[in-house]
Amino acid sequence: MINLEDVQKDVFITLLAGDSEKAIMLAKETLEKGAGPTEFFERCIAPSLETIGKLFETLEIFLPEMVTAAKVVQQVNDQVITPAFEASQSEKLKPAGKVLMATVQGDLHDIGKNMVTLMLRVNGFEVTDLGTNVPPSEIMDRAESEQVDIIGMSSLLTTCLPYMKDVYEYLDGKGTRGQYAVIVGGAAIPPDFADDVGANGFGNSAADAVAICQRLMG
Ligand code: B1M
Repeated sequence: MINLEDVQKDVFITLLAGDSEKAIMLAKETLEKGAGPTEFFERCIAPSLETIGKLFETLEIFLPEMVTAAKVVQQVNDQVITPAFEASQSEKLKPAGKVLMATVQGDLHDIGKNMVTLMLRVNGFEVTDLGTNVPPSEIMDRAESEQVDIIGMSSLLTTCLPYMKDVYEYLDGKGTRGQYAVIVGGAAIPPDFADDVGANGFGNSAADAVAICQRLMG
């Protein structure tokens, strides 16, 4: 049985060193030894990035290291994790619902949002991903034109949370709040935020987001 705690330590070192070749190799080896792609992402990649964020906060590392680590994660996702998910989806699933995903205005973080999008897709959801730095008005317009069931918003910056609130206010203003379920996620979100704005769900992880969307559609 592979010890993911040990792998996580190695992943952390390779992300910090910006060693994409080693990170890709580690990811491949870990999956070959039986870990699932979600398990590898949630237990090795996500905690490593969290530690990198803490080191950044305490000024032990600086922006370039954080940028490099994020680029390595992107490569691991593109070359190992996404193909592993795609390979695991052998049969075409029944459409599970339509979801709009966006990282809100002012925020460029997309690693978590992309993982949520990927996992929703492999679970049969049709996802329109608007990317990062998306203004509330665009989220509203696209939800309407795409006739989605669920609006999903991600944010890692506390300064951007007001833009999530704006979406709820626009929905209320237009009288269309009842047409969509709205879920939020991302490291910036404090525990009470989802309840305060009347969200239908708060996802702590990509697996959580899938479970919430399935429950909402069920
Ligand atoms: Co930034 N950054 N960053 N950063 N960054 C954080 C978020 C920070 C916490 C670091 C720190 O200081 N400790 C801090 C925010 C502080 C705050 O607001 N409270 C911060 C800062 C300050 C900044 C800048 C302002 C730095 C600067 O320029 N001085 C700047 C802002 C740029 C901008 O957005 N305008 C900045 C820039 C960057 C990089 C570009 C270098 C890079 C992002 C690259 C990219 O995303 N393409 C980056 C990174 C990598 C981080 C950390 C280290 C890692 C983020 C990450 O990818 N985590 C981060 C530290 C941390 O998070 N503790 C930090 C892994 C990811 C899997 O987790 O996104 O939470 P997460 O997603 C999870 C769950 O939350 C959930 O599922 C995901 C999968 O498990 N989830 C959802 C997410 N969205 C969901 C939606 C759902 C449901 C579940 O439903 C809709």
